[in-house]
Amino acid sequence: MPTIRTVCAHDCPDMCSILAHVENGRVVRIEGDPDHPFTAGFACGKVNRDTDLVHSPERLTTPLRRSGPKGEGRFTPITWDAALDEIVSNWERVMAESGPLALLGYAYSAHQGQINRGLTNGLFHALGCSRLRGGTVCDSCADAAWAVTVGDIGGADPQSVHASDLIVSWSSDLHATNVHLWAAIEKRRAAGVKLVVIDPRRTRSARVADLWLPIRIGTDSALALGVMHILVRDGRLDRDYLARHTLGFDQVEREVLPRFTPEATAAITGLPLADIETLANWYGAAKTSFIRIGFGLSRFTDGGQNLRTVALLPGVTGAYGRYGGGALLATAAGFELNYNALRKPSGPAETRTINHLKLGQALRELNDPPIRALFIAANNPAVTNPDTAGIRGGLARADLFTVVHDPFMTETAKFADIVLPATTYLETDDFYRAYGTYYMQYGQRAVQPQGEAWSNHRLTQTLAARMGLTDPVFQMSPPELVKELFRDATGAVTAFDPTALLDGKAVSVGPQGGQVFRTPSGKLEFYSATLAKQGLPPMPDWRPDPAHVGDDRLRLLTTPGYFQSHTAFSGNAFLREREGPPHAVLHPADAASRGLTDGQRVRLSNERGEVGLVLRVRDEIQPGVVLVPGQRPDSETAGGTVNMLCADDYTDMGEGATYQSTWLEVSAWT
Ligand SMILES: Nc1nc2c(c(=O)[nH]1)N[C@H]1C(S)=C(S)[C@@H](COP(=O)(O)OP(=O)(O)OC[C@H]3O[C@@H](n4cnc5c(=O)[nH]c(N)nc54)[C@H](O)[C@@H]3O)O[C@H]1N2
Ligand SMILES: Nc1nc2c(c(=O)[nH]1)N[C@H]1C(S)=C(S)[C@@H](COP(=O)(O)OP(=O)(O)OC[C@H]3O[C@@H](n4cnc5c(=O)[nH]c(N)nc54)[C@H](O)[C@@H]3O)O[C@H]1N2
Ligand code: SF4
Ligand SMILES: [Mo]
Repeated sequence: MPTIRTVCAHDCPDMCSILAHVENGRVVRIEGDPDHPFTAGFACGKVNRDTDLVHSPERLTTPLRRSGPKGEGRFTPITWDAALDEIVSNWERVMAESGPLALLGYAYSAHQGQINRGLTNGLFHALGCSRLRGGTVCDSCADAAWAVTVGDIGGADPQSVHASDLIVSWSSDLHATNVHLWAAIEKRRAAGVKLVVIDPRRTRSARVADLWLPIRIGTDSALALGVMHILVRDGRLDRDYLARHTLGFDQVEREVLPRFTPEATAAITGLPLADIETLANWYGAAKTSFIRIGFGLSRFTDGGQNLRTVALLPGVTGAYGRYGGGALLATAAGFELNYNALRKPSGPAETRTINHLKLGQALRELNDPPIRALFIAANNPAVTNPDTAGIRGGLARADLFTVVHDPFMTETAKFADIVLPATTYLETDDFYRAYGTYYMQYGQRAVQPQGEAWSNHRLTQTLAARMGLTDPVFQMSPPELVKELFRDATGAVTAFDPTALLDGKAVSVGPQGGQVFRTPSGKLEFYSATLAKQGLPPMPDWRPDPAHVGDDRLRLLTTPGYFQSHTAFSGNAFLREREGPPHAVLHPADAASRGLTDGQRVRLSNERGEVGLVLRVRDEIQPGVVLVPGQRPDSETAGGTVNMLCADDYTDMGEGATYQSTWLEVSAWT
């Protein structure tokens, strides 16, 4: 029975090295690579079942042509040749009539490989099409806030927690989204190191933490400032570190911190005074405190300000200066590969850019030229984007020619003219770099493509040839493309020979010392002139969410599913069942005041739309919020999907998503 060492390509910070056991051309078992220090011999509960994803009876097996109205999901099988002919003739027609800007094409993050994601985007770059500004549905706000504060550079190495003396999980559901960091933290806890969880939800990690702070959504900046206030009050700052490595703390100390007394902080955050004091006390006593910052706290109007303020805290105690201390948002910036070789092989430097969040608006409203042809790979925006109804309205346009490439028939694919069967990562070769660890690794396919599925790599190169593109990358094999990624690369990755990496062993570029800052001043910026120039508050602060209409409706709390990741695993019947029916959670007091009981179907509604879910009544959240884990497709809910309730408004920084600036009501489903 052959065993293939490869890499998990799902959108997940851990980027595990995995061993796929293969029998008669089928993946029969997956295990975490015992030789990989961070994977440490186990895969998560989702990927342990990826045999059921690869060999799911729900996989698409052939190209399809639509035979019913858009959105209904009626299709007829066609050959690859017929599908490609139809795509190319439509693209050529649209480009001849309206120019290349009338075509929008992209691959998003469901395949984390640099080749299967990057090269597909390179195809549309080379064609000079409208470009997607991806990532705004996910991390663009958090990344922008980190960049103005710490710089365009990775955070602390998750493996450095072996040297941490306090661990704070701040808006990160470790058991769901970062389970290998959890394993490393457990080891540290066995040595007596304390864990604090700051999360509106009593997550699985919160249940077993030494301290859980059930913070109100979007008030983390106030908590961080309240902690700084106490550190100043108690003289527990590192003035020497502040003077040498940070900018503007004196002004924050004078003008901002006096307002964030423990009492004021408690009133804003909804946290008990004593717990705020305990956090400040533990944080002040620690030398190598490690904060894992998740994206959750950035998903509302002032998300950038909220995240940035938390990222400033380790500067106050000097934890940033010590290995094991500091903060980790992401590590991707630590790999300075030549991404452009694949993503921008040729094509104009500038074209029209479309923000991922505004896809619906772009399809409905853009002119000069309108978007007339759309290609989507590895993304299910009809479920995972906000303004879902608007997206579907755009996708339903009769004059729009849409192609969707996916292993499964998604809600988005139901609107396509042509649907193409995609491979899963276990059927592809690719090169990976993590966004939550400092490992990079080459992964080879474990099995041949199932049915008539094609990888993004193969589809991209075939389309490029048919469209007459001659850039060499559109003819290269995966090993050749890896070399391109390393040509003209800079920084830590240059220590490695790409040819040697093809053996599939993971290597780390993890920093060994304290945090380096890559801001304009070269310091941690408490005061940011960049933000001032953008008309944003240059110093950390807190204000009530301006999107709040001031009524007493419930606020949406959106969290990852434990056995789902957006919709990437919804083609796996076992995991659908394991996750349970799509549900919403209310605090017992909120359920009682609405006459609602556990297990009944409820309607979540606001001015934007409605969704039907099963109600769970639990005290894992505070009154005033409604928790909806994951984004489940309409085919699984009583009706609709949660993002129908969310607007496509931007965050303060990075033009990101504001899912949690959503207020709604819950009533019985009739
Ligand atoms: N199982 C699973 N794994 C996943 C995913 C998934 O959906 N499911 N998604 C993948 C992707 S694409 C990504 S980007 C990452 C995301 O990974 P993370 O960044 O860890 O996850 P988030 O979805 O941002 O939310 C994490 C936590 O933030 C909390 N939270 C929400 N609002 C606030 C707030 O205002 N303050 C505080 N302190 N906490 C808040 C939520 O309750 C939740 O527990 O995970 C990846 N891994
Ligand atoms: N309400 C709310 N909405 C959210 C979030 C939230 O916290 N709350 N989180 C947001 C975040 S962080 C993200 S990243 C987005 C994720 O949103 P999406 O990018 O839409 O993620 P998925 O639902 O996983 O859809 C990815 C699709 O890619 C397909 N796929 C998998 N592998 C391949 C491949 O190799 N090739 C091709 N062609 N297709 C493949 C899968 O079958 C799936 O249909 O959702 C965002 N939406
Ligand atoms: S923890 Fe993340 S990277 Fe590891 S197997 Fe699961 S989804 Fe893949
Ligand atoms: Mo994401």
